[in-house]
Amino acid sequence: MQSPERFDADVIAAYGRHVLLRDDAAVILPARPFGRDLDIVCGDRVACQRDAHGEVLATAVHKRSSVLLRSNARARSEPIVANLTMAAVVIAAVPRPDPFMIDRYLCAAASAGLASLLIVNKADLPLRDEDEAALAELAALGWQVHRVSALAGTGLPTLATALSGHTSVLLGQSGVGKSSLIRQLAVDGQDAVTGELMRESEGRHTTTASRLYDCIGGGRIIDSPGVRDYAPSVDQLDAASLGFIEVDRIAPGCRFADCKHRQEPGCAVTAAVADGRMSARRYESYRRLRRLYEELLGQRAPGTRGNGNRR
Ligand SMILES: Nc1nc2c(ncn2[C@@H]2O[C@H](COP(=O)(O)OP(=O)(O)O)[C@@H](O)[C@H]2O)c(=O)[nH]1
Ligand SMILES: [Mg+2]
Ligand SMILES: [Zn+2]
Repeated sequence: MQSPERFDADVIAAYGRHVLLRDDAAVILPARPFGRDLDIVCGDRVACQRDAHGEVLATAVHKRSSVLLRSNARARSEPIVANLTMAAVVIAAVPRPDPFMIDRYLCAAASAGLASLLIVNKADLPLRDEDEAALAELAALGWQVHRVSALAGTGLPTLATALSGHTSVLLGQSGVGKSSLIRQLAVDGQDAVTGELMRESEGRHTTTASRLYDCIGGGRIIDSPGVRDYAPSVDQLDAASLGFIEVDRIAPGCRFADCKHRQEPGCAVTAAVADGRMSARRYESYRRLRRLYEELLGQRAPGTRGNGNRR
């Protein structure tokens, strides 16, 4: 009997029991995961085989260099995308930015060991002053802010350079223009679904999956569907700082090693907020994420574990 053809491929999209692969000759192949337990996400590298009927089965997921996780409704960790090196958080004047959400994405990225940058799309529309102030704080903490317009084409060459050499995921609310950016930034992004089509499909509750593309400046870029209420994984978030880089920096000065930076005596973080070395807005964001983190931990039935560390 002829042995099945075996090869490795990249997962460019995963929709439940269907995945789209790209082999090393850049051929795109629909495939199915082999076995129930195989949790395949966009960006994964998988081992495959072609069965006697010519159908491609993904039989194993190769070890991930990184994974971005989220907490699902049962507070368990779920992978969203794998093998990425950067998170690009996209905002725009409309829909109105939620600075708490921006911080959550940035914290999740930091905790997953990813670089991150900010993209302000729709540069043709002005941001409100408070959003500009939040951006200025993030820029002061070291984040690159790219102001672009997917429609007008402004700012895109510089952004493409910043993305080159990375596998980046675009994160942000539905409607900020992620898919429109992909259409401009990806060599093969013409089929990225934007605007009305996307809303229509959401209305019909079809799952829109993440999709990996090649970037015009080199590197790869992943379009992700807008997540309305992204909750980082409690298994992945740094338990002490929750991924807030300035908390990480300041916390060694706290009296207690396990300080949660709320009302603890001798807390260096609350002291930094009081004298303006840490932004009050970022600290409020920290408190909200701390609350969410503890809620998520509390939702787990005693004795059970999240599955984020399974691999
Ligand atoms: N004014 C303006 N509108 C934009 C720009 N980029 C995208 N849009 C519009 O924003 C809407 C949502 O875009 P889409 O790419 O689907 O957003 P996504 O949900 O983040 O993928 C569409 O109607 C786009 O035409 C831009 O640079 N300026
Ligand atoms: Mg989209
Ligand atoms: Zn503290």
